[in-house]
Amino acid sequence: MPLKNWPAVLSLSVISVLPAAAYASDPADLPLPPRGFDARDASIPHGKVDVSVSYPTRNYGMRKVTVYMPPGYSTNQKYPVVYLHHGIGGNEVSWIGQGSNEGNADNIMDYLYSKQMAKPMIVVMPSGKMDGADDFARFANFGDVLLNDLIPWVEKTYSAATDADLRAISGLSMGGGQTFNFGFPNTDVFHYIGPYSAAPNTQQPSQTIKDVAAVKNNVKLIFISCGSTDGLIGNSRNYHDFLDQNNIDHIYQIEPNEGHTKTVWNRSFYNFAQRIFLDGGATGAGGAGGAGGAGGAGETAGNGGSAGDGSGNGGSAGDGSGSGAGAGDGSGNGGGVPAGGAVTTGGSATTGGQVSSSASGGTDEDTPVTEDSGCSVSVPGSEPGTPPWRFGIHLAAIGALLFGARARRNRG
Ligand code: FER
Repeated sequence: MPLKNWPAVLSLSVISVLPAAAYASDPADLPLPPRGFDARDASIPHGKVDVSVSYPTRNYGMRKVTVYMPPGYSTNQKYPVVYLHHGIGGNEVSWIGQGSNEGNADNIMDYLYSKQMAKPMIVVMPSGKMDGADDFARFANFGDVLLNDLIPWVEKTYSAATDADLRAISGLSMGGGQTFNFGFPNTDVFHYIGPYSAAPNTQQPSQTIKDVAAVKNNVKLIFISCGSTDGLIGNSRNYHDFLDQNNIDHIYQIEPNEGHTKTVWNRSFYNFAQRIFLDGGATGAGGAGGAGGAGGAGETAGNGGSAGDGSGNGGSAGDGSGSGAGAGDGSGNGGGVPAGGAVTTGGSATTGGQVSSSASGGTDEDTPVTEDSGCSVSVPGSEPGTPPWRFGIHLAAIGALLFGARARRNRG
């Protein structure tokens, strides 16, 4: 996240600042998503999915792509677009839980909208493997197709924004490699870059990042994730180190005790999707509301701050007035992400580190609830509505002040 977004953070409070500084170069340690975040839920609105539609390419004939449109999709509005790539055995349906079944982007977007946690966006899931001598070539050859065939087709076929501020690239494994390889050399095209569990097709950072200043100036979010036990983690760590060495802000999220798994990919997309396109822009969508402040420490939870107003103003800080010696539950409530309204930069939000023994950490399906689901981070710039479990307590924020270097010990 470039420094240009920091004034908004600095304007909040000193508590807002330190966790942001702490995460810049350390594993982010994001909390687990709530149970069911990636499952089909009949009780919430669903986006519309165009499954396996064909588009023309100049060199490879007709190719397949799956396109998710958010609930309420309307041609009266231009939507940001995330291009989301599959792994080595995948195709255009892998991210909607079919075929090689590598992720559930459709369910995750439905979930995020049901909680007002993401900007309305189009998710484009292409078959990202063209013709070529081997898999490296097949996945590499998609770069030219993406830039010169698919993006133009998407932007004339769907109600898609055409501004790089409103374009993201992401993907898993071989698609994570593509995300690095196509994203960094094209920061005039993609302003959000989210590779998960990147595979050996990943080029060296010195190859893809020739212009450090361009990355700093253009890219609004770099989100790198990997399972801690994934044998491919070196590809991700390599970029993490390079970005650190060049003072390029990014989120480095390591999923504990996970290998090269769908669990990592679903969590990663959940985390990435709620952090992109928050600056508004030409979409006509409202700015993200600021998150409420953290609740206070103590046996009585402090009061959470107010929700952001949806026009770029963050919520107020919580009052932190819990009483008693025990740790409170940190129950500040996040602001909403209203549809419509003025387009401005969203308010800032910060979540303190989580130290409460009664933390209401959510979980996904295959992971038991743990009491210590990790500390949360501050994301400079605007923040979508945020569930209570993402808020630490004031005690924790003070802890972050005192022990900001904690995560550094876990580095690597
Ligand atoms: C390899 C290990 C993993 C490799 C590719 C992968 C081509 C890709 C995995 C995936 O996309 O899931 O050595 O070499």
